[in-house]
Formats: sequence, structure tokens, C-alpha cells
Amino acid sequence: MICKSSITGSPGESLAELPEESSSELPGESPQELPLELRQELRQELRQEVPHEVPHEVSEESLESDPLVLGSDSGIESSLMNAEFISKWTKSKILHFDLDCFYAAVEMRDNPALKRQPLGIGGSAQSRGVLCTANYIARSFGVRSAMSSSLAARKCPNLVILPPNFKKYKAVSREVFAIFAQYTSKIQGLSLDEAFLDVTDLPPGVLARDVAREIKKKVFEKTGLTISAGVSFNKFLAKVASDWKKPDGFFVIPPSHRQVFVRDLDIKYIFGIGRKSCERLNAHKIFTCGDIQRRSLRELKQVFDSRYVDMFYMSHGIDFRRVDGFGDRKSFSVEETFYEDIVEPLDMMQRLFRVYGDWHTRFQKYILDKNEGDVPSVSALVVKVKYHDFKQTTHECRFRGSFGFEEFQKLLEYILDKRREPIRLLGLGVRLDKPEDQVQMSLL
Ligand code: DCP
Ligand code: MG
Repeated sequence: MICKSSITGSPGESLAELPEESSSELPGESPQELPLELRQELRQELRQEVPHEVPHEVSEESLESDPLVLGSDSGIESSLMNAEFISKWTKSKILHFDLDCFYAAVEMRDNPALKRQPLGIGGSAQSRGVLCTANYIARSFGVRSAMSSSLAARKCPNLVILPPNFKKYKAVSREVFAIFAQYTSKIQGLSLDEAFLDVTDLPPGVLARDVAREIKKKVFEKTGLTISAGVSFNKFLAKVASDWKKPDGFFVIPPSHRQVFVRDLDIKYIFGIGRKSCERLNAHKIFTCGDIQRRSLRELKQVFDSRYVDMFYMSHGIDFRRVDGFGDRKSFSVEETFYEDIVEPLDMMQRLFRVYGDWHTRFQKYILDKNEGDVPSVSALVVKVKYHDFKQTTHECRFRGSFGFEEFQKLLEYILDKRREPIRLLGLGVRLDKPEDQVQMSLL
């Protein structure tokens, strides 16, 4: 077994309607996700389409020697935004949905008296619990997800804290995803309450915004919950749009409003910029996408290192990531956040077993839904742990052949041997290779 570990820190109204020009072209993977092939493809496209010979990645040498890229007024930045190239990447129709204060909303639905109270879902303040989420009344007191329940109770003395009922939330989630599936099979679920849908291939005359509205309505009728919807031409902006008018939001960002919309957009919305990156960038006086746009590629390379081209495009509202989950997935994993830190190793193993059961069920369904010949092979097994202090560790080992819970157990043991402290999240999964060998799994 070849293993590797990694330790990281914790990671208005509608402007206008989305033009409905039809396109059968799906964008490729993001350079971040599938770098090599697509970067080559992008380079190729840039060579063909931009006036100057512009490499997608600007090497250190060319930064020094090529007068085109030395200054911010060099022209290379605008070359990267070649109109034809950009129009190609603004033809998709992407929806993003996210249920509002999900766990809390389910509890309020089932006990309407809770609607008038500040409500948190999570572990109790007495037992070092952590909140999974809070309703919007509680949020107005500064209560947030992942906050310790004791701090939340200090911020909001009348806070009612209920333990989560994951079984119930999973059942609701299944109902919501079944509604999504009535419109497209191109669904990428990000969590129980959040998903991207690619509706580029809608029949002529069917508008993406109408589909989004209809889904919102159906979700409410079926579950009694409000879901926020974003409509745009890529994942980045669809996700921003669903957040824009939360709760019960609906917002459209059409290609024609790309530039105006992103100019003053906070960099915290950019995919790949977390809290820590945000602080670092703010120190460089970069607060908005417009601030990134105004920097030369040379400066961006210094600030973002290898991610600078992606960040350049994101700052212009261009995102090459495709809605994934229906095509060639590169991994399949499941994780669970606990509402109280898990302290005992035996308890951790039992939780891992539960996560494994969940993963196993979903993975089997994923495999069964595939056509024969499209079934990917498993190339590695992965276990992920987030500690009480939000430090995250993953450990993975290459694996071919049949495997079961025991293999994941060994990976967790390895992690715990290195650091045996209370944990708040456990995840496991597999990395997938192209369909070559049949996946063999030993069933429980
Ligand atoms: N969750 C969790 N731990 C976190 C964040 C979220 O257990 N740190 C759970 C509880 C949430 C659910 O996942 O209800 C969905 O997460 P969201 O981030 O979408 O948060 P909410 O749906 O609660 O709120 P919002 O209205 O902001 O979407
Ligand atoms: Mg949500």
C-alpha cells in the first residue's frame, strides 16, 4: 500500500433574465480540477483565438523577458479576455440551490412554535457541543454554524438548542434531490441541502429561470421548506446568486451583467478563497474582484502563485468548472460533522462504521446507475478527520482489488496514532480511475 497524508488548516432583484441562446457545448473541467489536459486545451484555444501568442500559464522567464506581460497596461490581460473565447464560456445554464437554515428549518416546520424563537441545532452548551446551524432569529444575535454552543448561548441567552435528527434531514434531502432529478440528470450534490444543476440542454423555449422558480415551488409544496436559487452561466456565479437574496432567494446573473456584477464583488465569494486567503489578500489591499482585475498578471502570480490564471478568470466572472457528479467523477466520498466532539477512539471507530455504511449505500447506487463499461475503478482509499480545533488531516492509500470497512479502519488508526485528540468530522471515500477494471467491493 502506498500512503500519503496531508494536514491543512480549516479550509434585489434580478438584474435581468438570462439570455436563452441554446448551446450544446459544456465547458471542460476547471484547470484547478483537471489541470493537464484542459490547460493544454485552453492553451491551444488561446493560441488560436487571442491576437498575441498568449500562453495560459505565464512562466517565470516570460514574466521577466516578455515586455507584453511586464506592465498592467501591457494588453495581455485583455487578450486573455478575448471576446470570442469568453462568449464560449458564458453559454451554459447553471442553477444552484441551497435550502435555508436547513436543519433548523426542518425542526421549525415540525414544531411551528420554534419559529418565533432563536433556535440552534447541535450539541448542548453543557457538553462542549458545537452548533450545526441556527435559524435566522438566532443569527441576528451573532450565532453561527460551527460555533460552540456555550458561546452561542452567551451571545443569545434565550437560544433553544435541539439535537440534530440526521435521519429526518436525509429523508428531506432525498425528496429535494428527487425534484431536481425531474429536470436533469446533471446534478452535483455538494451536501444534503445544496446542489448544482446543469440545465444547458433544456428543450428550446424552456427558460432556466422558469425551471429554477418551478423547483423552488415544488420543494416548498413537497417539504414545506424554502430553498434559495441562483441562475447563471457558471458554477461560481450561480452559487453567488443563490446566496444573494437568501433566505427564500431567487437571483439571476446573466452574461450581459457579468462585468458589472463582479466588479465590486467581495473576494470571499471566489471559489478557492477561504477565510485565511481572504485576510492575506486584504493585507495586499485586494478586497473585490475589481481589485484583482486591476492587478497585472505578474502581480497576481506573486499573490496567488500557481492559481493566478484561475483567479484572474474568476475575478472576471469566468469559471471553467463543470457540473460534476454525472460524468467522470474523480472521487466519491461521504463525511459527517458531529454536533459534539468525539473523544473516545472506540466511539470514533463506530462513527466511522456509520459513515462507511452511508458511503457504501450511495456508492453502490452510483455504480448501479452507470452503464456497463462506464464503471470506474477505485485507485485509492481516503479517510479524512477534522479535529476539535478545525485542523484537518487526510490519509490515503493506493488500493486495487476488493476492500471493505477494515481498510478504512486502518487508515483512521494511522491518523489517530499521529494525533489522538477529539474530532468533529469524519469522512471517507475513494479516488476513481477511468473505467478500466471492474470495481470489486467486499460487502458488509
Ligand atoms: N452544517 C453542519 N456544520 C456546519 C455547517 C453546516 O453540520 N459547519 C449542516 C447544518 C446545516 C446544513 O449542514 O443546516 C446545511 O449547511 P448550510 O451551510 O447550507 O447552512 P444552512 O442551510 O443551515 O443555512 P443557510 O440558510 O445559510 O444555507
Ligand atoms: Mg443551506
